[in-house]
Amino acid sequence: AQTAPATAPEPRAPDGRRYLSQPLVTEIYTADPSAHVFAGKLYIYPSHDIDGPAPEDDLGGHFEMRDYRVLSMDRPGGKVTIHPVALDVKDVPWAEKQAWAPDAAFKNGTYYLYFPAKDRQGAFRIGVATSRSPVGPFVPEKAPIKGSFSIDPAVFTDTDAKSYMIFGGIWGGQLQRNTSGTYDPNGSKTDLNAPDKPALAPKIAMMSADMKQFAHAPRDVQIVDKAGKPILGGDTDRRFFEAAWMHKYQGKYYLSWSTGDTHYLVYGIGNSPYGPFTYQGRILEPVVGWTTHHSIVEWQGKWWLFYADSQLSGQTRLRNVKMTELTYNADGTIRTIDPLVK
Ligand code: FUB
Repeated sequence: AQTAPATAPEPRAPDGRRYLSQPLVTEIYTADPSAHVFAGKLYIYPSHDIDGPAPEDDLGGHFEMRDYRVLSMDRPGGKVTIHPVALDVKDVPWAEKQAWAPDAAFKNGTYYLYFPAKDRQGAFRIGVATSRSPVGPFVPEKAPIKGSFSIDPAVFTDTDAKSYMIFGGIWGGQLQRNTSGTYDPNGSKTDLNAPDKPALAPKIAMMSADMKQFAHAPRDVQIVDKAGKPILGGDTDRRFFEAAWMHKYQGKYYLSWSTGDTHYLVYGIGNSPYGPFTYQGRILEPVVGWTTHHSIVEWQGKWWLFYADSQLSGQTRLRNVKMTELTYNADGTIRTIDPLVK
């Protein structure tokens, strides 16, 4: 296992600016922070980054994560506890490698950990594991969720207690290799290669009553501009790439996502979890590092953005999670955050 340097990190970004916030933990590398409030306490379900041997490539082969560790906090700015291994990919019968960005949910006394990993055919599937504790250990189901594919599950539970999984990611996340309903190992490496066509959409499925399967086949979540036209594949500053998150604010649904190769976190607002979502703008300007992946939760009377950068290591594969306050304008739009300040 890798450990982050014990010495204090250099507080300046490569361009000389200061970091808006500091890593929540420095003992291990963490990314893709999915935060939830359970019984008043904050739990973060991150990826646990490690320094594997794979060279860096466009498909994320260098993200070789093998297990999950949960973080918890009692109050904003308080001590962050790193809990023991919650799930190891070696204990998941169907999975071989690359335990990427997870999420969690709670229902009727059980905590659910949702996670993508590659099966022995090299296809990403999404699995589920359960525990009576929010920090695990989690016991995995023997097979992935039926009909699941791609990466970055985010499970949103609505005020009526219905839960939905939003998921997907292009390039290494393989969404473009699943357009026919089955995984095509020879499909495009990146996207649809159709910049003038609607971009690939994130997927949504309601969860079954036992939270272990989809209640219906995954559907596309439409993302449109203010004129109601689909965001196109070539619109790389706005189109969906990966890392979807859903939250509800003042009765509206907010879908947020990463634009991947242009490095923004952006969002749209809709009237239903199924969309359509009208693009609104940026939540977060680019961080130091290639990926940004986030979550948004209300906790102790404020809204918080959780994200990650590569401050501690300077390397894409070794990231560290952070949190900062997120604020809204009176019209419900989100004020853009810059993770670097002068
Ligand atoms: O951490 C591995 C992958 O990188 C995640 O699944 C993506 O969202 C990106 O952060």
